Amino acid sequence: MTRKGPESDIDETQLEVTGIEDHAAGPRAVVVSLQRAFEQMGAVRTAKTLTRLNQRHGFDCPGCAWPETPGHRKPAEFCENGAKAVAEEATLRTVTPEFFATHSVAELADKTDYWLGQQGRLTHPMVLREGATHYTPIGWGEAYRLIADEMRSLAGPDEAVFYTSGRTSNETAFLYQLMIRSFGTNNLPDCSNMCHESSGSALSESIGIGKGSVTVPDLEYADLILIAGQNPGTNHPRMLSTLEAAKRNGAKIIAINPLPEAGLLRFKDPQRVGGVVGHGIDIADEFLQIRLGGDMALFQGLGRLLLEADDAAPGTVVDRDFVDGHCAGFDEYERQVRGVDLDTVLEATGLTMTQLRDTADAMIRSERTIACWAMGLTQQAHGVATIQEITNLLLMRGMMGKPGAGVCPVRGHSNVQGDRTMGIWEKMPDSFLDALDREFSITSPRTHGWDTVEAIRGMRDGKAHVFMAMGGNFIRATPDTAATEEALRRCALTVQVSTKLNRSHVVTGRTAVILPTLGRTDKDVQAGGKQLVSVEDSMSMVHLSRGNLTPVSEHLRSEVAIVCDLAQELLGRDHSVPWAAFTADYDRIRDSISRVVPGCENYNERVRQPDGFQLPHPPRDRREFPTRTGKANFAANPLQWVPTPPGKLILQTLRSHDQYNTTIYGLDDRYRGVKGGRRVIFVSAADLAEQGLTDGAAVDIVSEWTGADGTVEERRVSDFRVVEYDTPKGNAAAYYPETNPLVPLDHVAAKSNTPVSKAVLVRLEPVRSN
Ligand SMILES: Nc1nc2c(c(=O)[nH]1)N[C@H]1C(S)=C(S)[C@@H](COP(=O)(O)OP(=O)(O)OC[C@H]3O[C@@H](n4cnc5c(=O)[nH]c(N)nc54)[C@H](O)[C@@H]3O)O[C@H]1N2
Ligand SMILES: Nc1nc2c(c(=O)[nH]1)N[C@H]1C(S)=C(S)[C@@H](COP(=O)(O)OP(=O)(O)OC[C@H]3O[C@@H](n4cnc5c(=O)[nH]c(N)nc54)[C@H](O)[C@@H]3O)O[C@H]1N2
Ligand SMILES: [Mo]
Repeated sequence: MTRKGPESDIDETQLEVTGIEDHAAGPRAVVVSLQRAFEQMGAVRTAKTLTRLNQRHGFDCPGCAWPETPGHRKPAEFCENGAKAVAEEATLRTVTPEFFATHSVAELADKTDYWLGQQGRLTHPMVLREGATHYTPIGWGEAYRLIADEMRSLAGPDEAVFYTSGRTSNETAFLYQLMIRSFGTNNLPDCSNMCHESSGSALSESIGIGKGSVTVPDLEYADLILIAGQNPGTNHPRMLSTLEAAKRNGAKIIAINPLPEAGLLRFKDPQRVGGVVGHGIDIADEFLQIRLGGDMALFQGLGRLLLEADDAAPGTVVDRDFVDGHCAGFDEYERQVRGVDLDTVLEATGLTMTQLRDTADAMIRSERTIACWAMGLTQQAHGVATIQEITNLLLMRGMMGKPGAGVCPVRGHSNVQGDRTMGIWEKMPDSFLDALDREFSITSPRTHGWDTVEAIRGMRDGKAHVFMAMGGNFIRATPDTAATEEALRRCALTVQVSTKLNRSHVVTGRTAVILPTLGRTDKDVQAGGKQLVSVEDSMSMVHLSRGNLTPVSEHLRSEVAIVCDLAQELLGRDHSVPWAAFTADYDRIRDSISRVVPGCENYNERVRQPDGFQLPHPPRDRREFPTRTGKANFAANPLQWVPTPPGKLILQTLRSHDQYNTTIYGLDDRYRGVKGGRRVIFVSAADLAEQGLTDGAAVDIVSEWTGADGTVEERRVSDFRVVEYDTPKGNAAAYYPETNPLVPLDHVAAKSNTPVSKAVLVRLEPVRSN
C-alpha cells in the first residue's frame, strides 16, 4: 500500500495484529523501559536519570501527574512509560542548525510525527523568515527583538495568543502569565482546555473547587473505587500500584470503559519479584463495558436505584446529615433522577439490569467510595453534566471530605494542575488578578480571553496575528487539523518554546521562531547558582524538581530565562516587574508566588519540606464548599447520551501504549496487540458483519458534522486498517493525533468548550484496491 503525505515513511504493511494482552506491566515493561532508555541516552545518562526519577532529591517525572508515594519511596519510583518520557527528553540525539540546513520546512512537513520526534533535542534558536524555505540560526537577542517588535506592532494585545502545555513549571507558568497580563491580554489557551476542563467546570459548580478531593492514602483506604473513562495501565501506570494496595486492603474496583484495557483487568507489578514472576492481580472486580457517552445514563440510573433503596430502608442509603447540613439542590435532583427511564439507561449504556443493580448494591454497601476518571468522561459533549452526575452520587452518600472517599479526576500532563494554580487560564478570577496587580503594580486586563477552540477560531478569522506556545504541539493536539493549520498559517508570527522537534515547527505563520529550552531533567544554572523548580501533582501536592543532566547544547535557555528576557524586551528594562532578579534566583519568583497565589504562603520554605506540601481544598479539609450557595450543589441535568445512527459508528480517539500525546515513542500498542503501525481503527465483530467488512480491510474514515446552519460537513482520513476488537457495537476507537482531522472544531462540550474527542460520528468507506 503506498501513501502520500506525512505518513509515508512508515511502512504500514509491516503492521501486525496479535490480539489483546491480558495483563499490564510485568517483566516485559522493565525490558522495554531499559531498552528505550539505552537507545536514546546511553548507559551513563540512563543510570543518572532513572535512579533520580521521582526521588526526593531528583526530578519530577515529565510523564503523567500521578503523585509519588508519600513517605517511603521505592528505589525505582517510575513506570515503563515514565522511563520512555525521560528517554525522549534526555536523548543524546540533536537537531542542529546543520539539520535545518539539510531539510527544508516543506520536506519536514512531509515526515511523520514519529520521525520528527526521533530526531532529538533542539539545540539552537532558529528562525524561518518570511518567504524562506529553511530555518536559519538566530541569536537569542535578535529573536527576542523580532518577537517583541511584532507584538508591539499589533493593533492591540488581544491580537496575540499565548498557549501553554502542562509540562511547564510553576515558576515559568507564574512569570509567563505575568508577562502576558502585563502586555495586556487574557488570551491564555492551554492544553487543559482539551483535557480536564470539563472536570474543572463541573467540580467548581458542584463543590466549589475544580480539583480532586483525595490523596493516595485515601485510595488505599477506600473500600470501593470506580474508574470511569481512564486507561491507567498506559497513561498512569503508577496508579496501578496504588490500586493494588487498595485491593490488598479489601477494596472493590469497578472499571467502566468501552474497552477491556489490560491495566484495568490484570496487573503485574514490575517492581516486586512476586509481580514479575507471579500471575499478577486482577485489578477490576467488575468490568462495565459501557457504550461511548453512556456514563451519564449509568450514573442517573444508579441515582434512581439508590433513592429507591433508601425508600425501602429509609436513612440507610442517603446520608441525610450530610445532605441536609452541607448540600443544596437535593430535591430538584431527586425529582429529576426518579423520573429517569431505566430502559433508556440500558439502551444508552449497553449494560444489563443485573450490572446496574450490582453496581448500586456495591455503592450502598460501601462506606468509603472514590470515583476516578479521565478523558473518557471529559471529552464528551455532555462531559460536564456527566461529572456532576457522578459527583451527585458521592454527595448523596456523604462521600466527600472524609478519609477514603471523594472525587479523583486523574490529571494528564505532569504540571497541568500547577499551571492553573499559577494563573494559566483565560478566565482567572478577579481576586487573583487583584493580588497580581498589587504585587507588581500592573493593571491586568479583566475581560476574559480565548480558550483553545476560541483561539483557533480567532486566528482563522484573522482576529489575531501572533501565536506563542510555551511547550506542546498545538497543530497536532488540537481538533480539526485543517482548521488549525489554516489558523496558524494566517498568523504573521508563530513562536514555539520547545524541547523537541514537532509538527508545530513546520506548519507556521509567515515568520516562525523556535526557542529551544531546558527540560525537566536538565541542570538549570543561572547567575544565582543552580536553580530548582516546583510542580503540583494530581492530588494538589506541591514539591520541588531538580534536573541533574548536562544540557545537550550550551545554547539552551531555561523557560524562566526565556520569559524574563522576552518580557524585558517587550515591556522595557524599567518595567515594574523585577525580571532580571527573577531569572537570577528562582527563590525570588517563589516569594512573589507566596504573596499572590492562594494557599502558597511561605512557598519557599514549605516546598522544601521532604514531600513538599499540600494545597488547601476546603471540601476535603473541612467539608466546606466555596460555591455560590456556600453548599455542595446537587446538579439536575436532563439525560444525554450518544446513540449510533444506522450504518454509522461513534469513534473515540485515544492513546496507544507507545506515545505521549503527540509524541510518538514507537509504533507498538503492546497491550492492544498492535505492532508496527498506528493507522488502525478498532471495530466490533458485529459492526464488521453488518457493514460487510472483514478484519484487515483498508478503509477511509469520514466524519459527519451538521453545522449550525444545517449543512453537513465531512472530514476524512485515508487508508486505515480495520481491526476486529472487543468494543461495544456501534462504537469504534482509533489513535490520536492521526484522527484529529476528523474532530469538528465546533463539536465541543457544553460549558467547558472541550473538543469532543471521544464521540465523533463517522462512517467507514472501503478503499478499493486497483
Ligand atoms: N504514557 C502516556 N501517559 C500519559 C499520556 C500519554 O499520551 N501517554 N497522556 C497524559 C495526558 S495529557 C492525559 S489527559 C492522560 C489521559 O489518560 P486517559 O484518559 O486514560 O487517556 P485516553 O487514551 O484518552 O483514554 C481514554 C480511556 O477512556 C475510555 N473511554 C473513552 N470514551 C469513554 C466513554 O464515553 N465512557 C467511558 N467510561 N470510557 C471511555 C477509553 O476506552 C480509554 O480507556 O494521560 C496522561 N498520561
Ligand atoms: N483527538 C484527540 N485530541 C487530543 C486528545 C485526545 O484524547 N484526542 N487529548 C488532549 C489532551 S488530554 C491534551 S493534554 C493535549 C496535549 O497537547 P500538548 O500539551 O500541546 O501536546 P504534547 O504532545 O504533550 O506536546 C509535546 C511537545 O511539547 C514539547 N515539550 C516537551 N517537554 C517540554 C518542556 O519541558 N518545555 C517545553 N517548552 N516544551 C516541552 C516538545 O517539543 C513536544 O514535542 O492534546 C489534546 N488533544
Ligand atoms: Mo491531557
